Amino acid sequence: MIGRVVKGIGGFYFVHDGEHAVMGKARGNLKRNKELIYVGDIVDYDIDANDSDDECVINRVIERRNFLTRPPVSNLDMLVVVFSLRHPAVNYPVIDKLLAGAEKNGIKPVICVSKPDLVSSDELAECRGIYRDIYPVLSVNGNTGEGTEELLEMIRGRSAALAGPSGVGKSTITNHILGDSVAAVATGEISGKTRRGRHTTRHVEVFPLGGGTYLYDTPGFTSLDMDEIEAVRIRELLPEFRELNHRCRYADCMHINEPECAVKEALAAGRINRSRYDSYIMMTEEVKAWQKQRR
Ligand SMILES: Nc1nc2c(ncn2[C@@H]2O[C@H](COP(=O)(O)OP(=O)(O)O)[C@@H](O)[C@H]2O)c(=O)[nH]1
Ligand SMILES: [Mg+2]
Ligand SMILES: [Zn+2]
Repeated sequence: MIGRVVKGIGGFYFVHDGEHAVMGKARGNLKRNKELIYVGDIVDYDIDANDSDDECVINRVIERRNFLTRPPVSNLDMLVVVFSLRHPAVNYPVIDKLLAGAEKNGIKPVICVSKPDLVSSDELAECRGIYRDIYPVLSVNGNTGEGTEELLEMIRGRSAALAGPSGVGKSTITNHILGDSVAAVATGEISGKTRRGRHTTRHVEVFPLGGGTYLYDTPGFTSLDMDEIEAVRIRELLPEFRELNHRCRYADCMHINEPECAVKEALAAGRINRSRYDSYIMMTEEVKAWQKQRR
């Protein structure tokens, strides 16, 4: 049978077949080869009627389009990058690094501005303006749930995770998306209000929302794996740079001090946002520093 690993706890995995989850273990050969099973993996498994503890045994991982290691998850299509402008204040380089990390891993980013009630409509518009032409931009109010429908529409039919700094409202938004009933169906448990009075995330879990939509609930993703990237490749991780990268005088232009640089011209003309450019410079400097350290 084919199913999706939706949870893993201490060597046990929960495999979801589209309707419910069964618990089981990896077959011995997978363990011997130290092959990892990630939450999110599509796996081939058998129902194990003989063993009273395990309901299934996982034979092999059949699909892993991508994977992240902190926290370990696989097969993400979409990363919803959540941040508030105030309480906590936005740190754009942190946000842009998350976006670039998603790009690097082939995951489609979406911007979700939280706590719109704490800022003026001008401030909100200014922020949306930075990303408007680059990524889909949504706003969700965790207090009222306003904007949840739009977010659900955005992730429909995809495997999506919320990412972003702590305190921005990810758990609150997750609560709106899941509701008690969905959470209960997803885990195969009778939930009730007692099980989880308030949503907290201690481990990674995938919630199947039906219709091919999977919401990954994770404790983390404050940054994505950016190791092993060459500084000169970072420019490819900013979509608005892509058409300009090859119009500079030098083919490997880093868009810093080089003459006849299409990106710096676009920056001066206001076609590249200053905040995005500053984040780009920070990312290249960070990567260069890592590489110097390693040598
Ligand atoms: N004013 C305001 N507060 C919110 C909103 N969404 C969430 N919060 C509050 O922000 C705090 C942190 O939220 P939480 O969901 O735990 O953030 P997380 O760390 O990203 O999961 C909580 O006290 C929430 O009640 C919102 O839209 N507006
Ligand atoms: Mg949280
Ligand atoms: Zn350039």
